[in-house]
Amino acid sequence: MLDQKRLKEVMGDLKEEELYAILKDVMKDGGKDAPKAMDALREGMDVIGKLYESGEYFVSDLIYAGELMTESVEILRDALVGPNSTTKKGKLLICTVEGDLHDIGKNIVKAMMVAAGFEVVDLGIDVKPEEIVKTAKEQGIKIIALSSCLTLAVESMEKTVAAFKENGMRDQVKILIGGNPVNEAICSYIGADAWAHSPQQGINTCQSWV
Ligand code: B12
Repeated sequence: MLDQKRLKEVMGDLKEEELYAILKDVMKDGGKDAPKAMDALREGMDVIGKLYESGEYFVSDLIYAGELMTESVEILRDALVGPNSTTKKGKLLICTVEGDLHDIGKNIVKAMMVAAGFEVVDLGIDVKPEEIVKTAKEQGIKIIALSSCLTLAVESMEKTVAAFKENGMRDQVKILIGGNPVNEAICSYIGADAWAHSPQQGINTCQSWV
């Protein structure tokens, strides 16, 4: 039985060995607790973020936390994304917007979108609006999923929406924004079509668009 509180503490304290041991136990147990483990890991990341803000942790700790989280997602991956859907649902582009280097959340969303049957073009991190527009145009992609962790990167999302307008393509694409800083107000302010915090909610929205 997964102890979520302990897992959150272990992540927050950056205890690598115990962390992986707990996650491997989750998988040995059939992986049914993987979503709960993810919740605990994200709460642990929040603890790390707060310790960074208060000056107790440094950027090196954020980097280490990023590595631990990436490996954790790898361990839980099969249980998180489920079996790949055989029916193809459509094509979408995903990336972390310009100025933002965080990609763990984006990679989780991508893995879940692929499992849900989408063909996903991943442009990576720190992606300029022009590159997003160019790729969408060249590959005829109609769904754009933008990720960010930094409040500052919301401006890049706004610029990306504007770039589609400037290129006369705004009515040809649907734009979904995700990541901690986004909400309903930001979505309507920057003129995106939808927003989501949870990958599953994002998938549901994309499925409603195809
Ligand atoms: C790990 C980490 C890093 C690592 C990232 C490694 C990597 N490969 O991604 C590194 C070391 C690079 C880093 C750097 C920095 N970081 Co940092 N980082 C974090 C930390 C601790 C965890 C982020 C994370 O991976 N969370 C776990 C994932 C799974 O969650 P997630 O990203 O939210 O994604 C989920 C959802 O949001 C959603 N989602 C995400 N994207 C999308 C997209 C769509 C379409 C949908 C539907 C859903 C969706 O689904 C995901 C799965 O559930 C956070 C603290 C936190 N609480 O998040 C700080 C944090 C994000 N970082 C912060 C800061 C300040 C920085 C730096 C500026 C530090 C510095 N002085 O250099 C730099 C910025 C570099 C840059 N230009 O981007 C701040 C941001 C503050 C703000 N509001 O702007 C935070 C909040 C820490 C804090 N409290 O101060 N960081």
